[in-house]
Amino acid sequence: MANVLNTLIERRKNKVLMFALLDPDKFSPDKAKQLASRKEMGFFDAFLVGGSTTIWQDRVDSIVRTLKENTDKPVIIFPSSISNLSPYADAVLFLSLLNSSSTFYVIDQQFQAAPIIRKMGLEAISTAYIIMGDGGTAGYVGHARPIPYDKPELVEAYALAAEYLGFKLIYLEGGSGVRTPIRLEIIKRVKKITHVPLIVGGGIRDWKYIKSLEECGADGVVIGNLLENENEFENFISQSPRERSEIKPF
Ligand code: 1GP
Repeated sequence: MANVLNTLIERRKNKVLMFALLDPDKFSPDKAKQLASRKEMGFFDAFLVGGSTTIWQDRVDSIVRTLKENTDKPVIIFPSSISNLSPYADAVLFLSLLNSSSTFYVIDQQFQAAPIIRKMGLEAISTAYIIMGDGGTAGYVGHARPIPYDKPELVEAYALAAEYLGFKLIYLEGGSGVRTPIRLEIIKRVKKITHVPLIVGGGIRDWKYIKSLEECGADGVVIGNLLENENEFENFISQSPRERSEIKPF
């Protein structure tokens, strides 16, 4: 597959990117196949595979392989540890959790994973991972010091540090399943201070918020929890704006 990051940046010119996040702990390969085969998944630009507590590499492999067999979209690993890598994916978000209090999540795992990623032939997308608000399981597992929503100046400083350190992507995380997603004001401020592409995740459940994120300049949104709940997902699909289905699929 062509360079995944460049392909996504090119697609961003037309619309905010949508990432479907599949947690191998919650998706069987069969369920992943069913989801990937749905025509409504045309809304999404790429799949992310990962979860904060996943440890079974063979499960990650089988989900990635299923997705590769059933879709043309890029499949990108969103790892919580080295055991989440898979040679069958196209790329990996090579994350550094900038506001972790443990070097394990900032650089220690990364130096161990780098040679493996090279051997697997995965494209490594250098990503500054910043956790805010509730932080959810990712915040707990990653020893994060989540940034309060009322301290946007701290996020700005982290975003700027990410730019100066040469990261290719910033991922602002509110935590999977949180009730209050990241405030729009924060997105606006981050986009004002840096041009590093910005993706946002945690508690995103409706089109209105996605549209507002897009208007604030977010480059991508990550949707996980919603895909796991059939009723909620059906409801989401039924409310999709018409122009979404007109976007050329891969
Ligand atoms: C979690 O940001 C992602 O890492 C997605 O969050 O599961 O709440 O969509 P949700």
